[in-house]
Amino acid sequence: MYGTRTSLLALALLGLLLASCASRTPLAGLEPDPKAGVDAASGLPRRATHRTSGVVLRLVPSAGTAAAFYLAESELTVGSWRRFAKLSGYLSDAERGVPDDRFTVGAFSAVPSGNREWSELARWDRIFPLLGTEELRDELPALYLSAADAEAYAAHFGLRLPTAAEWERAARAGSTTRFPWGDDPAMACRHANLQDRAGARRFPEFNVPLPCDDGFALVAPVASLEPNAWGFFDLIGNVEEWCVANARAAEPYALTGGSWVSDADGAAVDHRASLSRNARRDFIGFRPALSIGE
Ligand SMILES: [Ca+2]
Repeated sequence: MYGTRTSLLALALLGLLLASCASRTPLAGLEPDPKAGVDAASGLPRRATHRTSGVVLRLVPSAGTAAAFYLAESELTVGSWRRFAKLSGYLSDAERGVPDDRFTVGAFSAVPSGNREWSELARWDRIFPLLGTEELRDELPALYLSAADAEAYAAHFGLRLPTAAEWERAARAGSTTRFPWGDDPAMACRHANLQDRAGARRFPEFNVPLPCDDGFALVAPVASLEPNAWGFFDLIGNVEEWCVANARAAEPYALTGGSWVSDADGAAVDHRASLSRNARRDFIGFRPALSIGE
């Protein structure tokens, strides 16, 4: 009798232990994409959907002392942010009026010249209010979100922001050139929505366009152009992405990858910009990351 009770207790404890391990292992929250296969070195799925957020992640393999991690395949979309806002009731800095320099409600947004001014109307669900009627689509990258907003999204789902070094590893996908596709800026338009001829046709201020046409004068729906060698879309171009800066940087967040307003210099894979954590613009977004097995 005593023995049976001990075994039952041991079984119950084992069950509890297994359950707590499963809930602490990030991989338990992933739905692998069987078509993408597994990484030969680690046995980890190359591509998976993060169940609670719905974000599709891709594996960034380990390199030297840098650990493998998952990074969103695309920039976070309007549809994903809408889902988060509904679930959590979270209001972005633009909606709540958290100060960005001397401004409160709203964000900096493009005017017809191609320059930008503060608009009290600008927020993630009201894009380009100073350009008239631009259609809000769920597939567009979410705009006007601050680094603080991006952190709130990530924390809600047990995700995090990538460091700028991690972002660059994913963007390079093994390449060592100025851009992930090589050194020629004219090749950008197959891979990256930048300040190109399409932008210059619409905005007179875009006076140094890349010598090619990516088809988008403003932001593009995510994954409209070709992915890099590891399957990531828009790491260069479309929107700059909030990353955690290295410890020596003046600001805690770095902006990477250039955007629909960037020239060739801004699109270089090692280019970094910085703004304060509550800044919001119509050319800045983010993509979340997930650590493995901590
Ligand atoms: Ca463009």
